[in-house]
Amino acid sequence: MPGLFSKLSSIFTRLSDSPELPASDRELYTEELLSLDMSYGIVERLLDGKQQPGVTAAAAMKARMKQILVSAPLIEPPKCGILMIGINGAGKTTTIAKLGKWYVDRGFSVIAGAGDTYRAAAIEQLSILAERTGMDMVKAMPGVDPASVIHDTVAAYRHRSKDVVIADTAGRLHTNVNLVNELKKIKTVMTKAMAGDRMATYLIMDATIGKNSFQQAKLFNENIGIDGIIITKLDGTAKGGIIFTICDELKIPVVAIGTGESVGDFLAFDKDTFVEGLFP
Ligand SMILES: Nc1nc2c(ncn2[C@@H]2O[C@H](COP(=O)(O)OP(=O)(O)OP(=O)(O)O)[C@@H](O)[C@H]2O)c(=O)[nH]1
Ligand SMILES: [Mg+2]
Repeated sequence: MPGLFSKLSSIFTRLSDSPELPASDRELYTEELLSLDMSYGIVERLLDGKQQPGVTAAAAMKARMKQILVSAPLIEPPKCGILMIGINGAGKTTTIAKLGKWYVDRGFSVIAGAGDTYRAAAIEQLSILAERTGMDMVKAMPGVDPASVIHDTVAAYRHRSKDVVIADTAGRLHTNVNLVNELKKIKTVMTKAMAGDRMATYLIMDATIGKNSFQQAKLFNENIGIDGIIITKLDGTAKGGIIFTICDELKIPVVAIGTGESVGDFLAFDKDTFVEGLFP
């Protein structure tokens, strides 16, 4: 468990042995949890839930946390594809490198597609990251239709017998109808090219932009369909509580978290492991 959850963890450490939460501490706990970006509704549910006789405050808290959190495993190779979507600067391209490394470290071969064809720098960024992490890559000249690049990437995934294909896309606002329609087209083309191989669409969400991101996620989900969320930049908040708020608000599983700028700063997210790690 990275140190960035230490604040969250230190709050729960104090609960361990007491049979229930002392009423006198309730206000303090409420304040502390709110300061970590948990919504008021969640804090209330965590502190006020009914407690079974013989269950310690810590055990009751763990159970309530696991009820709120929603997680799912990352899509499992071989023979699968991932489409990365999100607003500008959320961390899509960086996360492709992290995810690619995660799979490469587990013995799978990965190919990435430079579907952000708006900027030459985006293609260059992915090339450098692909080389660094041992991923293969397909790219085209800037300005080429992104759906055709992703189509060609999936074709290369098949010809070169890769285990995983990951498609990058340009950042876009969820409110820009033309750009959202372009994303729909990319997804349709990729789904067809995958020809029955499993595929997941992951939304990359920047933890530091807080509650603004909920509307964004809802609209992307309605228009494109999201199978999982990767929360980035958790190192930039010191407020791990945002994970609870995101899960509660969206009910879409969190599959991984980003905890820094390096390719290794990445954790697959499992709610049981996460909650157990918060307690001593
Ligand atoms: N601290 C921190 N920085 C991150 C993390 N993930 C990404 N970043 C940084 O966020 C910035 C944007 O990351 P990109 O991967 O380029 O974001 P993007 O979503 O691809 O951006 P566009 O392609 O412009 O839409 C970069 O400076 C990354 O280093 C993270 O988990 N922690
Ligand atoms: Mg990018």
